[in-house]
Amino acid sequence: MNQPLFLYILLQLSFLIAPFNMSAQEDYKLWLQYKKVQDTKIATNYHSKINGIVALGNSETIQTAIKEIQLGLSGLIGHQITLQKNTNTENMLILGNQSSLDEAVLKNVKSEFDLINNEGYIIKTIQLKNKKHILITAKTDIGVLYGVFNFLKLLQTNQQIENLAITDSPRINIRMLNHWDNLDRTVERGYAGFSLWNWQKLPDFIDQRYIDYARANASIGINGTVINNVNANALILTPQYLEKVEALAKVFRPYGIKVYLTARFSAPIEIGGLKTADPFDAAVKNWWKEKAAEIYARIPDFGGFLVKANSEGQPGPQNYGRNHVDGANMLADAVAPFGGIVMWRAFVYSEHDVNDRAKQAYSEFVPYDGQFRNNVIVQVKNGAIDFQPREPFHPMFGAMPKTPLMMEFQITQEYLGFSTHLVYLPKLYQEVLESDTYSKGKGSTVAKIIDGTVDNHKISGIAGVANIGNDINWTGHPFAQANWYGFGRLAWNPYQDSETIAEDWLRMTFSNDEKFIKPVKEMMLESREAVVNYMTPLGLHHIMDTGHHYGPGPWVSNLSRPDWNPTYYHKADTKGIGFDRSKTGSNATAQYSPEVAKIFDDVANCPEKDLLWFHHISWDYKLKNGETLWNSLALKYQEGVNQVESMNTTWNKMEQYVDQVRFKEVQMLLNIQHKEAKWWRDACLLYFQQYSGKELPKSVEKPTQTLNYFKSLKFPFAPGN
Ligand code: GCV
Repeated sequence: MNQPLFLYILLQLSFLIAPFNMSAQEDYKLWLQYKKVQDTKIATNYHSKINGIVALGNSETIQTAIKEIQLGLSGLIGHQITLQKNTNTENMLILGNQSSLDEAVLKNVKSEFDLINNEGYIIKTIQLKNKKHILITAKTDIGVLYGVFNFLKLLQTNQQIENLAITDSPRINIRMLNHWDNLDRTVERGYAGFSLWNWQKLPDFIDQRYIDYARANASIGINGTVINNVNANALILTPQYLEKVEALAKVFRPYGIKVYLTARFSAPIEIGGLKTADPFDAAVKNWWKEKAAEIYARIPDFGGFLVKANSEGQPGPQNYGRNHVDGANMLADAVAPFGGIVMWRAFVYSEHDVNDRAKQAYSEFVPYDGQFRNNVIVQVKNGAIDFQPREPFHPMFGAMPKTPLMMEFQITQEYLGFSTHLVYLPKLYQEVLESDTYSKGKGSTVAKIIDGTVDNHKISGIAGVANIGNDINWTGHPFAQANWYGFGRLAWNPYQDSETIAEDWLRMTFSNDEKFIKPVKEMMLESREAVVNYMTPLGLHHIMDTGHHYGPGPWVSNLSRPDWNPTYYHKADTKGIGFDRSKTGSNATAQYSPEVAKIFDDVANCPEKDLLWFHHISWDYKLKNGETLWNSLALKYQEGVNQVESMNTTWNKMEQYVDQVRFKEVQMLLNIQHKEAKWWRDACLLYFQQYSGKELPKSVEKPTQTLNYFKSLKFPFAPGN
């Protein structure tokens, strides 16, 4: 090739590649973009208010805080802000924990320290010798780091920084991600590539991703991570793997993130050479004690174990005629000397009781209230079935006052369109957190149960099943980053409004332009109701296709266990549709407080969004809109499709505010979502129509394919399965 031609091609290629790389980097940076503040007035003001940084202390966490503030400020303001030795010059940003502050500084924030807990922070404008400064302080170094991220958020979202007086603390102690990551790097229900953890290269190779993962988590206050799948492999507890876990724990430590592991109950047999894993066996107890000591010798701040036992084929104490308390307490005793905890999952369902799967966790656990050790916390999914687009809150919340219960949300979208569909989940989380259990009278919301305030518990926790993988943008869908972000924000404070969180995320991730924020925020807020409408309106649930749970499969009825089949959940017949969980049916409603049970039990009062969850309703039953159930169902499916259509319309107008790569990605994904919303509508309506025997209302588009066509679709290699 002649040289000019070669150079020409190279030039063309670099144009193609450069924007890709730049944007790919933007995708990778999550909500920590730290892009230069666009509004010059605001930018100048920030610059004038921050002349330098005075950092007190030299722990790894403080070093991390300094690095982050310098990185953030240089991006946002466009200048390197240097470290200074003292506060002689005005407008210093002072960072340091309470004990590092001298009396002159301290007296400015004395009362604020009473308002925060150990992980809380203070951001305050103070005066020292008539000079103004901004102080970021806390009782601990990790509080200072949280303060730094929150100060940067003020700038990222273009807020004013005059006369600051902010105090904030997390309301929940354990705020964690659960990774369902396998040791072969596949991720159960993971739709964003493979696992982040490169076991083969650990412990010696530390991927920059581990550090950026920790930064992102710390920026939203996440302080724990369970790095392996609850369907556990005992090998993680062998020295070969513990050495690798230790390396990760070391990376996460300065960011305030503790590592936890899942414990396979049969590990004493599989890797310990014992004949049994019976929790009453002395050798078994001793094996776990020694294992705990071995782990803590490597990782002194190890958080503890998460356990899935006697559920979906996982081993557990019931294999030995023991119960959940026996199993959990044995492990709790092993980690107690080191300050560890055991998170025992309540996601269980017996293979024999098929009366109503929704009742099983409550029936199995509530009788044990008060019997668990005080370092055991029972981890409960938000609803009684399994991470559906909409479920009423789990009846266990409020039903075990003597046992701390932690929330398990799913961030990965197993039943909500994987990483293909745009669904803003904090809306779902908020709905659950605000639900009133009435366990101690009106106002005993799920949020107050899990933060420990209703029953006065010392430990409290919340877990989100992570949607993170090694995709360049971490979460597959650019907007799925908002679900990771929003989970963290709600874990910190479960009383926040998901709308505020969406707005902050948009500003930090994309743009502060109001013309972008307003419509896109509305699109996000509507997206959750859209997915409910086009998948499972009016309380329908678990009608996804077998195994992979992607796409509709309401016809599936051939699986060996009744409660694996969608037909078990919708119970459509010529008379009507829905699962009767009222007094006349499985009586699952009785698991709620009487005030709640009364509402759910009564067809006329039951919220229509939950109607078919609790009642089997005739096709001709009139809903509040005056339409029959059949018409209303069809209209809801259509509404879902329309909503996705308008999400598309909104996004298509946003090209000027977003980089090309992310704009196109979201555009393509929304197009798929639109196609698939129609698929859901058509497949479900054609299927249910066989039973209702009724025409579709006029405003519902006619299906373009047959039911047999939809039934024939197969996805043998769907991810995450
Ligand atoms: C990790 C559902 C999912 C499983 C998951 C299980 C659980 O059944 O489909 O993949 O297993 O929940 O939460 O344990």
